[in-house]
Amino acid sequence: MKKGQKFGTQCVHAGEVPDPSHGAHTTPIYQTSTFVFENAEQGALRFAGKEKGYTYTRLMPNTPTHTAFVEKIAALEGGETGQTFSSGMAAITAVALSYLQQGDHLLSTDVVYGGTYELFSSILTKFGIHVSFVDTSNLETVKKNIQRNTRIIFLETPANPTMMVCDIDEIGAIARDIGALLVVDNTFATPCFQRPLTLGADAVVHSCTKYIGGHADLIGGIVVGKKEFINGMASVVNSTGGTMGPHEAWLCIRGVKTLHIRMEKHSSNAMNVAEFLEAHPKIEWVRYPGLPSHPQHEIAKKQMSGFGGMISFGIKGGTEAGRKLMNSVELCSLAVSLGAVDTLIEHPASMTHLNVPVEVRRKAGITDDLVRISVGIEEFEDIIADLDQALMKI
Ligand code: LCS
Repeated sequence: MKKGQKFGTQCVHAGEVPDPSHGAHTTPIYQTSTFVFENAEQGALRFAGKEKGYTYTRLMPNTPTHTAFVEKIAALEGGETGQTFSSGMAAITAVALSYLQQGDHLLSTDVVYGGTYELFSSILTKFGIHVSFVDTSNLETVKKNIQRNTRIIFLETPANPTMMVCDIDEIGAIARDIGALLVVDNTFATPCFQRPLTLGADAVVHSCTKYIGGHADLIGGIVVGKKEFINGMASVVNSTGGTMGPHEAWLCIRGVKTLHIRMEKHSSNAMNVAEFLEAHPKIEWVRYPGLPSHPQHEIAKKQMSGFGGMISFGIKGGTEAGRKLMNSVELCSLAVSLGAVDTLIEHPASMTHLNVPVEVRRKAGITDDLVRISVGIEEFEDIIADLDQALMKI
């Protein structure tokens, strides 16, 4: 990868070289579970980490297909290397198991994906890890909730599903002050619009299921950061086995080649949809980081170069009206997940965030009337027309 190349060029080229065995232009899918050694000595050296190379697909560095994908995302995020996983949740789990132990404290954004909430609140706590969910959009609140054993600060920004934004740079400084690691879930913004490693984060996690893959056809995850951070996960990665499959790694490579084009379209469409919703008489409120009405619009402008494709909103008439809207859309798909080329609409309180206790949800702003839309890359006039006809039915 040549230094100084622009983001879109890196999306297409980073991490990839023509296949050294036959010159294949695209990275081949190494659909193999194991690798043949030239001799027993070489096998021993590879297992001892004294010779670079592949051994077995569950073990880091997995396969050349994984390596190409990892190098691509590492280049885009400004990291040194990375590790892929079978899902975003497997990625977050591996970070937690690698860097937390009994007695440690994890400070997390209070608005996180429901699966992340469950992992932190119900699973890590079983192993004697202390967890606080705090409003990380408020720096004073972050500082107040630091404990002497805080080992990781975990941010999701923009947060799923309230679109709350927090200041990565400022929280990075707090983390450094206390010797804690800052881990940022960058799934919503993608490196196209936000690069947490350049703002002081130690690691970035993604659900590749979303914008990285981009086409709603795979489940995957990745962690990127410094070599030291990623190598520090080897024991957990190798022994828990949540590795991404080679085919998914290839689909991700293919997805990322158009990330810059897709993200621009997601973002400009979302701005149009957000403005339409904000002006609509049947809409009570809209949260989109690109709108001046967003409570952290200034932070978003400072740390993001675009605002992405996710919007949350509430309809006058609350939950019932929202349900009617979701049952009336025709172009938009009523489905969870996000970051697909097509527009998806869902109800977090009864779907993606159902497992978050209702009082926690309400306190964090995941209200019962909240409808979440992942704006696709169709033409925005058609998305708006669909929402308009559905709103007319309420
Ligand atoms: N991080 C964020 C911000 C997410 O939105 C999700 C999944 C994950 C991590 C976990 O990734 P996965 O294991 O699914 O690859 N979010 C989902 C959502 O909002 N609807 O369905 C899944």
